[in-house]
This record gives sequence, C-alpha cells and structure tokens, in this order.
Amino acid sequence: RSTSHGAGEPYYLTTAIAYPNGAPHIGHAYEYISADALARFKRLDGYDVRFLTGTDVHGQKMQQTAHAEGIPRADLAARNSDRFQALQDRLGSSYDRFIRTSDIDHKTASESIWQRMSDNGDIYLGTYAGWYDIRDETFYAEADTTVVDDGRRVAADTGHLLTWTEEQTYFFHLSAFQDRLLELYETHPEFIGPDVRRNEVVSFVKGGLTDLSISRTTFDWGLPVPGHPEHVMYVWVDALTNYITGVGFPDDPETFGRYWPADLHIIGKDIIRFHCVYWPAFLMSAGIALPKRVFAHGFLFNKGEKMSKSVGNVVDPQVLIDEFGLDPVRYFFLREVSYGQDGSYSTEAIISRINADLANEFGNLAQRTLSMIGKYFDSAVPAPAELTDDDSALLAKAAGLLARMRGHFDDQAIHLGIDALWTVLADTNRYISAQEPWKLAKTDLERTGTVLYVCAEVVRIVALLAQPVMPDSANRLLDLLAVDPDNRQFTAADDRLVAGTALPKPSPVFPRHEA
Ligand code: ME8
Repeated sequence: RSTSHGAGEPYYLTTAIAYPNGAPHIGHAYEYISADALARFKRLDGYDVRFLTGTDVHGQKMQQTAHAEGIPRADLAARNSDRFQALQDRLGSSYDRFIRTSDIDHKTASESIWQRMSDNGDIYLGTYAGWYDIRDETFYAEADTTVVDDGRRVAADTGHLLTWTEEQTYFFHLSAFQDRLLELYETHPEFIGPDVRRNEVVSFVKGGLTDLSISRTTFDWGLPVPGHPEHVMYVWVDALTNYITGVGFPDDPETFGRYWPADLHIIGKDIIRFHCVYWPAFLMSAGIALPKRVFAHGFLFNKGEKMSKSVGNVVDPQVLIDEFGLDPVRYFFLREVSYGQDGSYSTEAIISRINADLANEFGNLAQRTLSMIGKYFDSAVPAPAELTDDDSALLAKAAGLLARMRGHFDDQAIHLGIDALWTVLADTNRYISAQEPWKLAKTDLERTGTVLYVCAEVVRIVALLAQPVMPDSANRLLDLLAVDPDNRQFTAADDRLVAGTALPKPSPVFPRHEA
C-alpha cells in the first residue's frame, strides 16, 4: 500500500487576484477551475493544502470605472468582489480564503513589507515623468510606446492608450536586483513555468532594469505609504503582497511559517513580469523567502477571437454552466486547452467533448459495467476468478495511473494527466468489446464476473483520480461502486473492490448533450 504521498506536508497555492472593475469572464473562470483542480489534486494526495484567491480592489482602473458608473469606489469593489466570489462558489472552487485587498489585515501586511524595503535602503523619493497604462496599471518607457494617427500615444505591445504622468513618487531600486534575479532564474529554472515564459523573463531582465515608481500622489484610491499618507502605494505593490497577507504575514508567524514560501502562484501570461521580476525583487529586499514556482496559463479565446465587449462575444461563465453543467465545463477547459498555452472554446467543441469523452468513453463504460453487474450478479460486486494476461495488463495500467498523474500535475500539465486517464478508458472500452461479457453471460458466468470486475476496477480508479477535475461526477460514480465516502483519498487507489459488496441501482452520470 502506497503511503500518503503528501503525508500532511503544507502546500500553498494562489491565483491572481482579479480587478473587480466588471463581471468575471471565462478567462477568470478558467484560472479558478485550473487552480482548483491543482489544489484538489494535492489535497487528495495527502497534502495540507492552503488555497488563496480574491480581488485586487485598488488602483486607477478601479477609480476610473467607479467614476464612470457614478458610484463610490468601495461600493464598486464590494459589489463586484461579491460577483467574483459567487463565481468561485459556482465553480465548486475549494479556496480557503477569498481575500480582498480592502481587508484590514492586508493593510498591515502592505505597510510592513513597505517598511522593510524602506529600512533596507531600497526605496527613495524622486520625480516620475512618463507614460502610464491604466488598463494594465503599468508604466512604459518612451521607447516602448508609439504615436498613432490621431496623435495619441499608445503602448507598442498592447496598443492601450497611455496617460502622461508627472509627479513626486517613491521609487523602488529595482535596477539593483538585476544580478540577483538572473541568478535566481539560473539556479532555480523551476521558478518560472512554462519554459517559454522563463525565456521571456530572462531576456527582459538581461535587457536591464530601471527603478520602479511605487507610489502615487495624484490620486488616492490605494493604501497609504507608511509615514507619508499623501502617497498611496502603486497598486501592484499592494496587490502582490496579498500572497503573504493570506498566510498571516506579519502578525501570525505560526501560519506564515507553515505555508510560506508559496509552492505555486497560478497566473495568466500577461502578468508574468510583475510576478517573476517585481515580486521576487520586493521579497529579496524585504528579506522574505521567495515563492517556489510561478506558472502562467495561456489566454482563452472565443472561437479563436479575443473576447471583447465591443465584439459582443464575452460569454458569462455562469451561462455555460447552466447550459452544460459544472463538471462537463470543468472537464472541457482542463482537457481541451494544453495548460500553459492559449486555447479556444466554442459551443460545438464543448458538446463534442461531452458526447465523445464523457458520455461515450467514460459514461457508457460505467453504465454498461454496472448494469450488467445488476443484471447478472444481482447488483453485488462479482468475485474475480483467475486473471488472463489481458485482465492483468489492464489492471496494471490502471494501477500505474496515480504515479503518471502525479508527474503531470507536478508539472502543471493538467491536460496530460487527464489524457492518461482517458487512454486507460479507451483501452478498457476495447477490452470490453473484445471480451463481450453480454455474450459470455450465456455460457460462462464466472468469466463474465471476472471481466466485469476488471472493468469496475478501472472505473473505480479513474473516478478516484478524476475527482480533482470533476468532483461531483467522480463522487457519484464512486457512490455507485459503494466506495466508502470517508476513504476517497488517492491512497485508496491501492484498495480493491470487495466481491459481494451490494451496489445501488445505477443511473447515468454523464448523459449525452442533445443540441
Ligand atoms: O491582472 N484568458 O487582474 P485581471 C485567460 N489584478 N486568463 C485571463 C484572461 C483570458 N482571456 N483575461 C484575464 C490582474 N485573465 C491583476 C492581478 S495578482 C497579484 C494581480 C487572467 O482581472 C489574468 O491573466 O486583469 C490574471 O491572471 C487574472 O485573469 C486576473 O486578471
């Protein structure tokens, strides 16, 4: 029996905290589903998981939106943060805390990290004059901007409109961290995944770093700088700090000591620079340990097109769930999109996955197996007789799945982990077609029982390991196999179905989607 893999070890993972300046979209839902699958995987594998998510309520973008809607900034933040949290709940997310950067302990944490960076001599007062992108809350060097036809200046990479900003501000001495950052990427290649993002960051840092403006005086929707309340902190200083606030920095050293450094920050590819350059530099300055890994997922597109309000192709994740059900939606995104790469979704693609992968490959196999056990064995798990080579080979493949899944999930290759499950399901469907237990039942009930036992075992193991992806459906399948609800950790993969166990009347878990 394999011992519990995590053996109670702490495992701390986070998502980005979204700007609650509007309703959450599919891109947000995708990040939450994927991070939740990773969190659930580790929990089922015996780790003491702490999973943090939330909203990033400060900054100019929030201020602008509140102004446009004519409502107080705090009201906008509270209203939309509620919508993000409701989405997390609807997605079945197993987060431990939903942080909002308006939370009181976050103010303490942000002041504390600022003070440490300041005490260590990395913050100085100066004057900033340059371009600012409000949508991305980021500064631009003149060289990275262009002037468009109507004379307005935009960011060269995103095309976002830029605002000229000139004010007294505190700077963070980022340029002093270039060598230490390069050394970090060199000695800890696992710090950034996937590799393409690592290369991007390394060449950015090799290109030279300029000091970063980290406070603002021309607007006040943010956390005050300690000792200088006429300055508010640059929203990214405040935002990144959420990851340590969420585990008790600085007032709960016990929790902080247990969960920090984070094992994994899950983010989208557009914010890699903030997480892989600024964040480690802030932490180095403050004398706080660095997170072990930052993994950037790709962007989702609607039928290959960028989602945008003006194109009118922004799909509300709740609508997808209403139409297709939660688990099929979770499955679709995690299987369809190679984690770390961009992906596309469409109604057709979702329906095709539901019918081919879920209804046919998995649902049919389970339903056929269980209904034959009902019909020929009076709904009791049949006793396996002597195993043929084919039986043993299939059982061995199923038994090897947990190790394969661990490997893939530790690389955040979620899609490959799922693929491994479906490879064994495909083998099992071939096996059942070749064995033809429905014919065998007329001549050789003992052999029929063995074949159905083998199939039921595969369904049990795949259902057990599919829990992180489709928690509800997987557990319904485990119910149909009378698996003890208190023993569904991954260690249970080494158990076996017990002959004679009474099974409930089967009902289909993965119905076909009729358009
Ligand atoms: O960037 N596909 O917030 P945000 C996939 N507040 N992921 C997407 C996406 C898409 N189409 N659009 C956005 C912020 N995302 C900051 C984060 S963290 C300390 C502060 C992802 O609301 C995006 O990459 O713009 C990010 O990881 C998350 O959604 C929140 O984006």
